Amino acid sequence: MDALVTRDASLPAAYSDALDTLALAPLWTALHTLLPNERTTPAVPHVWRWRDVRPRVLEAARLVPMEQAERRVLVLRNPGLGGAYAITSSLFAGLQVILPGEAAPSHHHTPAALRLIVEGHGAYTTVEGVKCAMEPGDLIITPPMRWHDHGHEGSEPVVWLDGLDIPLVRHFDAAWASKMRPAQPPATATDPSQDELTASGLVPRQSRYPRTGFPQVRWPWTTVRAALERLAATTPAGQAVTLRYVDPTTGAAPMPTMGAEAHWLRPGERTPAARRTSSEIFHVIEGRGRSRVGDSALDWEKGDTFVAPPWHWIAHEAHEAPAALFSFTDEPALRALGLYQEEAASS
Ligand code: 1HN
Repeated sequence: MDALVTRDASLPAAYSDALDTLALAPLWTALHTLLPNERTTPAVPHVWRWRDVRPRVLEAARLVPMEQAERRVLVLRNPGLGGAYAITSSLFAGLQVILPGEAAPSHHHTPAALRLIVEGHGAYTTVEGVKCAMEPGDLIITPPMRWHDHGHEGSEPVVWLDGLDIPLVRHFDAAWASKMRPAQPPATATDPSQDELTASGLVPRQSRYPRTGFPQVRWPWTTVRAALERLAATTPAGQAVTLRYVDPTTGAAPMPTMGAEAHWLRPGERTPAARRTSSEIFHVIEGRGRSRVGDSALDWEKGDTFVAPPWHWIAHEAHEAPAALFSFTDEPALRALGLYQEEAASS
């Protein structure tokens, strides 16, 4: 994106100097940069390949003790964003690793977070005392200001993708976190998705879990996968097979700023192209394929993460076998601010 021009070269230098001194600037030199005629973003489409990234994530686990890191995360930095800790202008993504027996201390903060488990078994996240098992493909949310810590009872490293709205929250100067405190033993043995929210369209009259305003904090991949497969069996060819993760008591997005979806791609089929004003980060849970994101063709396989900046045309196709993608977006934040728009390609 162009830098703002704050001096009008056609005016006397003394005039521009006087404006500077008074903390003033002309709008007319900057107006079309502030408000271009087309939507624009410095973020670029990009793939982080699991094959390349995985050894570096595991190396971090050897090199950096948990006591030092508190959160052992490698940050996915969008190459267009000048080194910012951001995958798009509004969203953050990172890959976090925890080793058997480790505990990442407890804290809470204003940014919202979600986690999609990439690899390994036996770790868990505690959200306000609720123990959420982390198995590959599971989604876990830690909504704003909810205490959370991570533990690991298994025997191999566990890696997950962290998605946060930190760049957005920082833009409001609203980012804040409590001091860390040692992880507490979970207050529950499981989370509500295992015994209270087991069938769609049914919610308990009264929950036994603490009332946090977020009745579901974990979506097991086994449940989501089975639902996708069933939906795929009855969806006409050429239509997208996509499920949204929602608060089952309201149908609203799981958190105020971030939404999430699961996509099933049938082999040999290209999903209908669409562009949206939201940012979208995709993670490959199963399969291999290719996505068009704006003018880029991104090839991907299991474990890869890729980013679609706002207002880029997006279409996916799976190779040979079905593929499953997870994605998270800032769509709820844009909707709340009256900024959400989408367009489907005319076929
Ligand atoms: C954070 O608190 C976690 O709680 C993960 O696991 C990633 C990235 C930036 C800031 C805080 C976590 C984070 C983070």
